[in-house]
Amino acid sequence: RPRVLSGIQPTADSYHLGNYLGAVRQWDALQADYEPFFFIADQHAITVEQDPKVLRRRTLVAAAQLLAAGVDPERSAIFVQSHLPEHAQLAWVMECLTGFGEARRMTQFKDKSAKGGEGASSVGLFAYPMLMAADILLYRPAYVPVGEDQRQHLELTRDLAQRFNSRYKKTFRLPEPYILKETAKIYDLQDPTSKMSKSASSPGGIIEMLDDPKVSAKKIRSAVTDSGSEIRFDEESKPGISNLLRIYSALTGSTVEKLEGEYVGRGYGDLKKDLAEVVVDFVTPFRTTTFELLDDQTHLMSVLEKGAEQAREVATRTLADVYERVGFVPPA
Ligand code: AQP
Repeated sequence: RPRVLSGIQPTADSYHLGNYLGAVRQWDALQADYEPFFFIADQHAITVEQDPKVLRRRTLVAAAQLLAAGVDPERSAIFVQSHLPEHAQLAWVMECLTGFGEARRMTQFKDKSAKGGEGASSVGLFAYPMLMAADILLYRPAYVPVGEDQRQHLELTRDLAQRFNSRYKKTFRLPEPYILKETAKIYDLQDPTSKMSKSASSPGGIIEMLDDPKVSAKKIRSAVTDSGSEIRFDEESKPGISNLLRIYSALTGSTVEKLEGEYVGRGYGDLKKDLAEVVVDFVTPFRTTTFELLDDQTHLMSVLEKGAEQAREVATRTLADVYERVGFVPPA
């Protein structure tokens, strides 16, 4: 079975609906036909300052949410990035292959460093895409399921893989992005032309999966809508309604066309009220399962330990190949 690999950062108390629909949901779906490796990217998290206690807690909350979302430890290797030193070791090799200008062109770095001023950004934030390339290439996956915002990083990963293969010897498989058009980008409820984001969205713009469902329902009911009154998918002139239809369709399996048909002659308020119920029905069991899993940390830790073992089997082999090819003398 071809491999898939993806990661998610433990940088919030809860995943948001964009993380879930854009990425984690695909992880669940891919388990049947692929050999999956999924990890909690705690090393990526510290590219910006983190409180150690909070980071530790969020790492376990992230793992519990993966399980609650249907990622199954019997079928997938679920692990914590820092448990595998091979990620940082291969990242160094990737950094040495990357041009400075090439790294500077990464839009996520540009956006994030612009916020705090480039002087306030860490070298780690700059090197983030090379660590991400290492995360991926270690496992030689066929596909990497991510949201649209990660496409550029994945292109860099492919360039680096190709560069390594031609400079040394064919070692890496060129991974393909696995991005589902319908949910590639979930937008902010208050600013539906920007992506829903933990760092950029206002509290009213983001649905936190572990939030009180009543709060989430209220956020949906207060979502910004567009001028006019017709419920129609049109990203250009109706970004707010289009985003709500996109979420509605993703959570119910109903197509956008079918939803448009059901809401002919009805108002924005009806759509928001119904979607609020759909969201409540979806997040309620998700929260309960996540909190139950967090009550048994011994089980969670054993899942992560088993996942790290499975990951290590693959990662150590790739790193040994890389070290041999770049000319490092193996220890006696
Ligand atoms: N709005 C979104 N729509 C679809 N997919 C999304 N992802 C994130 N936001 C959306 C996808 O979620 C996965 C986890 O990514 P991450 O842990 O690296 O978080 P992120 O991309 O940094 O998430 P945020 O909320 O956007 O954080 P900030 O604000 O810090 O940048 C990835 O596959 C991502 O594509």
